[in-house]
Amino acid sequence: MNIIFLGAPGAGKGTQAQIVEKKYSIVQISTGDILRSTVKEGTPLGLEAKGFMDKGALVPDDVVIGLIKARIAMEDCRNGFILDGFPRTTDQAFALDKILAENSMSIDHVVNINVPQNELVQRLLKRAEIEGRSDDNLESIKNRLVIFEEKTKPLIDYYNKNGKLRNINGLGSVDEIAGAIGQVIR
Ligand code: B4P
Repeated sequence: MNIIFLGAPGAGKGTQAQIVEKKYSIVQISTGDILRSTVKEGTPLGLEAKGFMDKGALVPDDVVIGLIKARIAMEDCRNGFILDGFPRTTDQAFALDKILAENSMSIDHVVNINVPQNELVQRLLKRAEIEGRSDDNLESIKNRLVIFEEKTKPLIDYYNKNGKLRNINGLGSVDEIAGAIGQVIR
């Protein structure tokens, strides 16, 4: 089973993707996590990515598409995968279609987690206190939410048209939301 998790920053994509990974033994591919490890490694790519991430901007499409192309070709993806945070732009979605076709793969479900903006901001500010992520500050959060509206939201329509979209109410406990996701991806 191959799944995409869509949702605004703080909607719970990463949280829920980890639960689905364990439950169905399929790999979670988080572009945010991959980018944060390149930042930690201090490579030129990591330094470039950090500049975008700290401001709450998207890392350029060609960089992220290249990372996903290499990751999906790996052996462990043959059993199924969860794309957590990718695609985030229409160009990324088109590139993904091409990568999947080249690997004779397809997407089964696009899980779209809906959470109101005021709750998103509260969650991310709370995470800032706990984890100290450099992009969880008010200015960057606001920017990420604007970018979500402009660049990522059009993907909801894109996946709705091909019948793969599964809408989920992202308000409630982590377990309740995991239960609702379990119902739609069976
Ligand atoms: P991500 O790592 O994807 O960060 P995110 O959007 O904040 O989502 P995340 O998955 O971490 O948080 P979650 O909603 O689970 O991206 C970071 C940056 O990397 C981007 O801004 C961008 O710069 C770059 N990037 C990543 N992918 C890219 C791409 N494809 N193209 C270009 N650039 C890219 O959880 C948030 C918080 O809510 C957590 O603290 C969690 O504990 C809490 N939470 C979860 N569920 C909850 C619930 N039910 N109730 C209360 N709190 C909950």
